[in-house]
Amino acid sequence: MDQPSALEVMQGVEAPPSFNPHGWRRPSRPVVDVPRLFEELQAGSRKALGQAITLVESAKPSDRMLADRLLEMCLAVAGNSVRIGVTGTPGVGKSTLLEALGRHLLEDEGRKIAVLAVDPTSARTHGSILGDKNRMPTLSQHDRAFVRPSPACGALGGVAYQTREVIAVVEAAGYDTVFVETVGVGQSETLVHQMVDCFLLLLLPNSGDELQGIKRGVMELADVIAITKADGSHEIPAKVARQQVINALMYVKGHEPMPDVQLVSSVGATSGMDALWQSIAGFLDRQCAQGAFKARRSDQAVEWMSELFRQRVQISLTAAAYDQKEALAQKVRAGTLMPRPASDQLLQIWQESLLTEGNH
Ligand SMILES: Nc1nc2c(ncn2[C@@H]2O[C@H](COP(=O)(O)OP(=O)(O)O)[C@@H](O)[C@H]2O)c(=O)[nH]1
Ligand SMILES: [Mg+2]
Repeated sequence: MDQPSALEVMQGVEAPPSFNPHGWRRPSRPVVDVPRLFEELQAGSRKALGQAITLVESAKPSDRMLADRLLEMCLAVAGNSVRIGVTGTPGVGKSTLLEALGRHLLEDEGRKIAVLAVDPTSARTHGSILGDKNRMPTLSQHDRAFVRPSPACGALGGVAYQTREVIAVVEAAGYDTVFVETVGVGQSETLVHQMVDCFLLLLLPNSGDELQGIKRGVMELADVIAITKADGSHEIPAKVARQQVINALMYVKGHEPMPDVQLVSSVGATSGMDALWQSIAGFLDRQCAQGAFKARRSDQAVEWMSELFRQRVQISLTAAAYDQKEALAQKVRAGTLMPRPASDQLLQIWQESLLTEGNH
């Protein structure tokens, strides 16, 4: 047969000088020069931006110290942007809209745009990274745009926590418009709502009929709503859906200022981008005028602290009292111990472990 065997194919391929030129030990990564990294980040280096985000997302304790130093520097100059959350069911058109709206903002408004994703399913699907880059060809390549897929590991709370830090990093790098795209899974909408200035909810043209099924809480969180895919045969259903959504909002939001409900089409010639941006900008302007913009960010910062504290207590509790917790859980499961005294005991074990650890 003409087909060469694997052995023949190997012939002529030069063997590498050694299997591992560094021996068996993996070469240690060069220590990050944090002030220099920060300087390069501020100067607009994309390489530095990538490195900074990798550092911030790293789970290694030695990286954490460096990341904290970097974040301290970033936070001192961060905050000079608008942060917009974008949510909606998978397939509603979030990424496609961000490409279309992003193009509008890049070309007509001269803005610098970062798109970050919070996707609790991305660790399982692995697909969203490629998908998002394909859906956002302009933003993926433009020198004033930056697309960051969701961190692929960790619990949702952890992913959201990292995203807050990544927001600080991209802001330090001069991005003035930060979008956080999230799927409507679990608590992700609430978590993203806690890190943005404006929360945009996307609904499908047929969702008027299905509003009952949309989580009421999500409607309450929305600052601006857009009905997507208002083109072709969807155009009329989209208009109908818009009216149904406006009607439904009366019940959800009461007499508060109603969120604008816009119609958008993100494919082909696209439509509604300018009007949608006006709605977002209008909302933010009203927030600023009422002092609500700053208040919302301050509340979010305090909530962030509390959330971190909760996470850390949880981690130290699990580390200190893991065995006892399991033993107590068995008693609670068997009904021989009530949850409340069990939690008291757990608290006591934890406090004692804190004291002994403190003495080391
Ligand atoms: N006709 C039409 N299709 C759209 C529009 N926006 C998105 N799509 C399509 O809807 C599908 C899902 O879009 P995608 O942006 O990936 O949704 P995501 O999961 O919410 O990010 C893709 O096939 C898009 O081409 C639109 O405005 N009009
Ligand atoms: Mg998407």
